[in-house]
Amino acid sequence: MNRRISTLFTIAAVAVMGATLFGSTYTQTQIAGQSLDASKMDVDVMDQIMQMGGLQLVMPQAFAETDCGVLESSGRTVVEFDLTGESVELPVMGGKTFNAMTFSGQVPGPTLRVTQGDVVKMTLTIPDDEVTGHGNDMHASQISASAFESVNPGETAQYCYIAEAAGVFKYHCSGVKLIGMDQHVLSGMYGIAIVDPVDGYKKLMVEKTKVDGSGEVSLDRKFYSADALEFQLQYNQLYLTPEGNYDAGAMFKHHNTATVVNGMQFGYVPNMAHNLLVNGDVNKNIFVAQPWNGIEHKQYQSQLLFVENDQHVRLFIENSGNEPVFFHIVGEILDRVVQGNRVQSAATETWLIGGSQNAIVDLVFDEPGAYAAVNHDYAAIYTGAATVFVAGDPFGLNPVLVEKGVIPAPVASYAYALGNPSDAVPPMGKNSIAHPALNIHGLYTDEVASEMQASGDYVALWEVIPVVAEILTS
Ligand SMILES: [Cu+2]
Repeated sequence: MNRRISTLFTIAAVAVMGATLFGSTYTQTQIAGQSLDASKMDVDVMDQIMQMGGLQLVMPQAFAETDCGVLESSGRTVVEFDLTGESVELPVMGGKTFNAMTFSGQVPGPTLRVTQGDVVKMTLTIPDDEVTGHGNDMHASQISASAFESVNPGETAQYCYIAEAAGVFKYHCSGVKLIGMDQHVLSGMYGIAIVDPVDGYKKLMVEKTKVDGSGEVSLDRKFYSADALEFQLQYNQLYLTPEGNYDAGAMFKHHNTATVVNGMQFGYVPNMAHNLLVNGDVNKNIFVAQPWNGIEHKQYQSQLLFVENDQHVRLFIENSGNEPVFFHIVGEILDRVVQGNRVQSAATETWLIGGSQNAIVDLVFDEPGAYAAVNHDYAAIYTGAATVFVAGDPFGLNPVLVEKGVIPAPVASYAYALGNPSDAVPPMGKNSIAHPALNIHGLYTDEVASEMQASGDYVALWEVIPVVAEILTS
């Protein structure tokens, strides 16, 4: 490379790395996670760093000035959204841990759910003992993250905004004045805000056909109420060194270590309880990949997503990652795809969701069965983006469960016996059907899982499964 370009690269790299090293309060561990070995990097990567250094200088200050006092007395509903920024160690598949950064001790962060037109009052608190400052950029707010800057350890900051547009919106840490934003987001500091349309969701039309007595085939559209059983699926990647630190070099090359859904690889696949129910043996797997199978994983033990047949199901999907998601459900057609309360597609096989993009997918599972929702990129499927829905009673378990006294009467989905995983279920909204039960599942710290258990609102399956197993095998 010529000398002038070489000098530019050096300046850009020093600017970025210098600010990272000295402009914040990272510990040595944090720095190790972020730093790059420039001698091993190719020109393309350096070029990207240079562009990133320039990005900060030209970032538009699109700051819609908001006064919490004025907005709080505007007559609108005010919804408070309190978050903390915490760096913690969390597990990854294979028995290791990684240095995660979280909103409120969980990955993804808590889901905010409001109605279009509500005022959101977001408060970010950084504990005294936290190793770095953090920021927050809520895409629903139309406020630039650079205006919010960052919150230092021991400090609290807030902003208010009107959720003017309906839809699903990512929120994420904006780093320390934007520096290290990639590290913070890809280490776990992301979540969603669901803004329900002020006039509610629309009923769902599903295309069917019928044939009359003379053999004539015609349309037979089926309509479902706007009320739906809802799930949230947030896609991302992890870029990690073998020691579990963030690997910026791998990120620049798009060489991810793992593909995650709601923070975990293969978080929604069968576990030992399902093995027992279907195969009569906790050790006889019913699915090829059951990495979080054992009961010792507690809140991390994989769980399935249970739905009823002929039920309107609504999925809030966000791609918080760096790589595209080709959203597909094996054995199903996506009956409707919505973004921003506008229908984008109907009766489609796969929907492309780019980085920081979302989709609301409405569908009905017609037949009993196990359906895998995947990112239809084979590399993503094999590294974690396979999520199993079970519709109805495909394994004919109702008679067994009733006979053994696990359930009093046949049920329309196994959620009535085992519940649905808490991290896949958003807060209730305008047109939500309540889940029969929720179990504690997610990339939560032990403190978060303990609080959920103490609340009495969630089932701790690691305590229930041995009891059920005892009943079923006696
Ligand atoms: Cu952060």
